[in-house]
Amino acid sequence: MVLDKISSEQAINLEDKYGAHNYHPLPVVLNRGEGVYVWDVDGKQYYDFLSAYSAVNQGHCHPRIIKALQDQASTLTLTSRAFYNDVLGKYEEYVTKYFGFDKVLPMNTGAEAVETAIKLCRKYAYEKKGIAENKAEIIVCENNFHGRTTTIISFSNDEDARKNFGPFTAGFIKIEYNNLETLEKALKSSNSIAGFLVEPIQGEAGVYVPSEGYLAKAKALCEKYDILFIADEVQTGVARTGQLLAVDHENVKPDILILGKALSGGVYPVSAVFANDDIMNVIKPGQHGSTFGGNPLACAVAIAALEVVKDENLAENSEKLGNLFRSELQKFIDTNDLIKLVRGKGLLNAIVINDTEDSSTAWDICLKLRDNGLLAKPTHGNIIRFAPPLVMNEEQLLDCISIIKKTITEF
Ligand code: IF1
Repeated sequence: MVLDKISSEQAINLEDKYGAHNYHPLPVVLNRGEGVYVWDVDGKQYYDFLSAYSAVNQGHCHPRIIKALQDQASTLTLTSRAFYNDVLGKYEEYVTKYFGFDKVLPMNTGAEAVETAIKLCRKYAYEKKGIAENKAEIIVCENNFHGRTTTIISFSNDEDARKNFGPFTAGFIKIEYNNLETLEKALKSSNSIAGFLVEPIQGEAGVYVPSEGYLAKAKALCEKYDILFIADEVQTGVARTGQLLAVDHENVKPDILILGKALSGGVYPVSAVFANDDIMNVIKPGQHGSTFGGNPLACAVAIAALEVVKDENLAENSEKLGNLFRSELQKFIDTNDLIKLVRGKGLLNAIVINDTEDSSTAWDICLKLRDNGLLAKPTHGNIIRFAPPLVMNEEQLLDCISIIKKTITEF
């Protein structure tokens, strides 16, 4: 039978032989998850310190989210948007009130939501601000990560993500992240600027947290020059950084907000773009859409996932445990030469390893962490990202901290 039990080695070999080689996973084959834990095919238990890149903020297989999935799955899964369904409107009301916007445009993956935001921003620029046709420009940041479509990689500066995928989409201006002077210069440089697209914390760049006040001042500059502030909170949103949204740390309200990943607790691909009426109403029937976007299964799952975030106080827990994590690791780093620093917000953190960017130290440490029962993944330049599910408790976190300390000490 196709789904009979197989060994780790068999699973890895199958992926190698029959799957495209677009990933290089850590060698561990998982077959079960519950809360903050995952288990491999041999039954070994691990703490998950990646949370599927912050999609599983609510913990693996959260019973409330799974129940919503099962109930809706046996009732109605997909109608397409050719017809109404009786869940979408309820979801739209719930989610817009939850995040404080007039309207939502539902999509599936993060990249699709970013694409949607780009299209919305451009259309608004042409139709409401009178920017000349095909001239709109969007400011983006160096070392961004917004997804993998052709347009999105057009403004990436990751060579692996870009090389030999051209020709690219025009209309993007890249500036240094966390630099308000370059932002203002770019805003002044042309009267065709439509928006500024930014991650409140740069994830793929190694959990790079901007200076305090950067986002608020960037938003103020966008207001001054009358351009749209677009926050990509696909990774940072939904309580990951200790607030519901990372922009909440600076009381910033984006003109366009992009969410994905944990919007569904990692149970189903659900993404969304939020804006108020004056912006969202530029999109009319036939101008944008998706077969699966806003399907009843997605909506039911997302409502449950967001209820869990509120009812289980995940933002507060993330804030509290994040502070504990960084202060404990900082004490350790002060006595250890292998780790340069720890940084992050809430439970989105990273350690920077004291080695050259091209060395394999971060990877090798992740292999040892795996052996010691904790799964994490290196990111660019010898950095290890630590992002456990937000349902973790203090005792579990302290256990994890001691695994990390022990692993690094023995390395
Ligand atoms: C992969 C990183 C995380 C994102 C932001 C949009 C998207 C993402 C801010 C697109 C996706 C993921 C995708 C994953 C690796 C990854 C990632 F390492 F690249 F930075 F999460 F940490 N905006 N991020 O972070 O969302 O289309 O994937 O649903 O393997 O590419 P998607």
